[in-house]
Amino acid sequence: MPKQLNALKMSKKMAQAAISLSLLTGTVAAVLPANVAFAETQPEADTPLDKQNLKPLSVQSLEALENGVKLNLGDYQGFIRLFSEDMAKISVVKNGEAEFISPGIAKKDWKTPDFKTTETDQEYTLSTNEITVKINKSPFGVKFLDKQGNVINEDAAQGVGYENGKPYAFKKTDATENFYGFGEQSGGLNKRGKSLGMWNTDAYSYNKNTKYLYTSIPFFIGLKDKKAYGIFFDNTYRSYYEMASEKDDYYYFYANGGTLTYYFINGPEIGDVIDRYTELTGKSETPPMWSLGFHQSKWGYTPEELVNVAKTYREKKIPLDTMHFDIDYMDGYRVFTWNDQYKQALKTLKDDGFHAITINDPAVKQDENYRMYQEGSQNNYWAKNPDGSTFIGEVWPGKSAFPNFLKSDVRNWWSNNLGTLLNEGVDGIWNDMNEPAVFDGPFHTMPLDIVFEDDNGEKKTHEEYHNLYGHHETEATYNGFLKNKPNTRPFVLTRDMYAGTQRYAALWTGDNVSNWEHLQMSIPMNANVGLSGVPFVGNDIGGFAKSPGNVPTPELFARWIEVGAFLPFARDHYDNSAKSGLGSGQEPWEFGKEVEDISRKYISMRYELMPYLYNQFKESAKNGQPVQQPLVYQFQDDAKTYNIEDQFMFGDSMMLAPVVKEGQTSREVYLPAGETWVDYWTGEAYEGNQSITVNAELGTLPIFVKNNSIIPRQEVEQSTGEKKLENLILDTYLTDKASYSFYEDDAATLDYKQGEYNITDFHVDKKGSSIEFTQDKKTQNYTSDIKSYTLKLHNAEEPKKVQAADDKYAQAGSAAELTSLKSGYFFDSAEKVLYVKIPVNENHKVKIQ
Ligand code: MIG
Repeated sequence: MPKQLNALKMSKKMAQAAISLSLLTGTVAAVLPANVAFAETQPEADTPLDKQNLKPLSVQSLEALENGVKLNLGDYQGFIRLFSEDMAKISVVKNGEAEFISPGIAKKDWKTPDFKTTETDQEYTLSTNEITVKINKSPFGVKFLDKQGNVINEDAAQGVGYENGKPYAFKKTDATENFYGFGEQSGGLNKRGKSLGMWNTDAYSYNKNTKYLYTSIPFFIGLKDKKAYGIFFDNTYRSYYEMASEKDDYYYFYANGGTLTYYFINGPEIGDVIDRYTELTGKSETPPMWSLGFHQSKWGYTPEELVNVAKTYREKKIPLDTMHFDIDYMDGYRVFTWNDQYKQALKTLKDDGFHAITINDPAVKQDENYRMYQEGSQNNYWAKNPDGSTFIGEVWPGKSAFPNFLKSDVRNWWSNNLGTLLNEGVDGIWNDMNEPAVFDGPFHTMPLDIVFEDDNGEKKTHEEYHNLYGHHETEATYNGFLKNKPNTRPFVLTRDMYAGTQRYAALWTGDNVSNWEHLQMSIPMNANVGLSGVPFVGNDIGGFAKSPGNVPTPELFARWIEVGAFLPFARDHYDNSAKSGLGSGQEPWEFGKEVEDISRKYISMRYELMPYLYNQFKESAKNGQPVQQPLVYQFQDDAKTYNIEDQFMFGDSMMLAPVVKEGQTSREVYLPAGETWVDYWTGEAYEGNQSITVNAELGTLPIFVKNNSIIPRQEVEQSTGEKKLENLILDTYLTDKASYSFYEDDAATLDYKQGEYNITDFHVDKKGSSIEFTQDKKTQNYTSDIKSYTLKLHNAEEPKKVQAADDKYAQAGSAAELTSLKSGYFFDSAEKVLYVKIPVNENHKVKIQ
């Protein structure tokens, strides 16, 4: 019977199976009739808490601990531990059961802060300099207060505990509280009123209402009365978040199993919360600079296409660093093998100066003649059925076994095998399908009772381990770099994360769709991923999958590249088979000259901003801050930012207000309060706390720069490292004073961990009618190529003279002439821009009068 007819009669479960099957043959679009909603793969139905069956706990006795208190709660015991002045860990476990620490936790040893305790009949109190934790004895409940005595967060009447094995916590809220974070979620920015779930899911062609996506980060931020706190529910089971979705005055979270373990982190700044959260779960690493360049990918490139597409980027002078090799490069989808033609393409690309990333899947083909399968079987490396036999599931290679990444031996094996890719010249690894996706498994994954044994012989079920599978595979992948290329910075891209996976990898948001909804959704989605400790995030630019009738139109692609050029991770990637027959590819030149020019303009701009972007990533590595930030991140005092999801901060100083709606040629832009904003294109300055309407024809991305900021830039190059950075441009927007702490290292190796880096602080200060530039070389352990700075002052006036001590700087006749001078200045009166060229070893302050 033809599949088309069948599909109309299919049950949901059957439809999922059909999708799985059609995915195998790469014919999804073909088998589904246009009038059937494009099916997604979602897990089985949610398991709500039985609210009639909640049993409040009460404290029967307690015992002081060196860093907190232990509570006797009858059948349960509670531990409340202070890990820092502003962070407490709350655990409620069965009597005799150990407190839980997931592999998401990076830092286990905390220095106990100074704290005081008090006790009354009703309450036990722990107080640090920053927070007070009040423990109500009967019923048991906790309340967190800041040092001014404001209640920041408090258990609700329903309390905390276990319902039929499901750990839960209810919290009070009110209508003024908003919620952010939760890792990778569809829908909008502010999660107040939403029901969210976490279960890593291969959500092919998801949409804004899809509940389960690929990655689970059970961390969120509450923002109330302009003060932020964070809660990290460290539970790897499928978990649920009802964020005032039922009533305005409470929210709750719970999981299908595991323990009630959460960390409370006080802000009050959102940035403080993320900093502490990423101290707990690990900071992202400083990426190699090439990975911040532009990436091109397609599922279905032939070896010739890989080489030719890269060449075309060069011919068309559109900057590009990296080509991605999707699953076809392998020999019959056997991981860690090569098809020779692709190996040749790799060599050609590397010789031409490109970087290359290969995809990798967890499933190992069940093939007795295949080394990986032999080794894995001999060493007992596979996930098991409950009866002890190897679990076999269908994925790309056909019937496959799945590595048990819970075991360190398996992870080491995987790390070692990465040599087969890395030693051929591959620069980065792209981990796909690590939910793990299983085409013929129930709900597109393994059955819940599949068994994973750990190093101590303890067994965990798939139900418990599922959300960690990708985390451990990604850890092994990261370590594969350290083993095979010891002094090269790893680059791993993954589809699946748990809390903490940011220590190892960047995230892309899976199989999005070429439609406007996805372009719109990408902004709040990335913002929430960023607030969840993962700065390195991106979406397939242009959309991966085709939904019926939707391939990117030239307009959609142009708008997408306007946003895409500023994504932390910037890759154009698409599914060839779903789009075949539609006439064209999805490279920037496939949409006509106008779109090609727009692509060149914005991708070039990304490369000009590379010093700024790289420094933002350095900040993330230090304090966890996102690179792509929702406005609320920097402007939590301005309530008008709380729901803005079509604007974002690209780093500290640049606000982008892209057009994400079809047919629009102008848009309203909100300028947050407390700053003055300069239109990047016109130089016009606007006070914050207002909305303005700006022109945004196709090809114009509205950008506003925060006044009093310095943005380090360079000349455009066709790939990172094409040219030495000899002249650093300091784009400066000034009314009184601006400063920037500029970090530089070799951008490729791990030598920076040995201290080989430079930090130079720049200050540009208005003093009366003159402006002074100073530099402070704070750390100098890296041999930089920088020979000069070009201070580029916007909205400037023509100076009478520019001078450093006795040295009068020469006035150049043009910007071009200035480049040939050792020092000097040029005033562009039409643009009102002053250029001052300053030698890198200028020891005196440079005075502009
Ligand atoms: O079942 O490797 O999300 O980026 O191109 C599909 C083929 C498998 C899904 C990934 C997508 C990738 C594709 N993969």
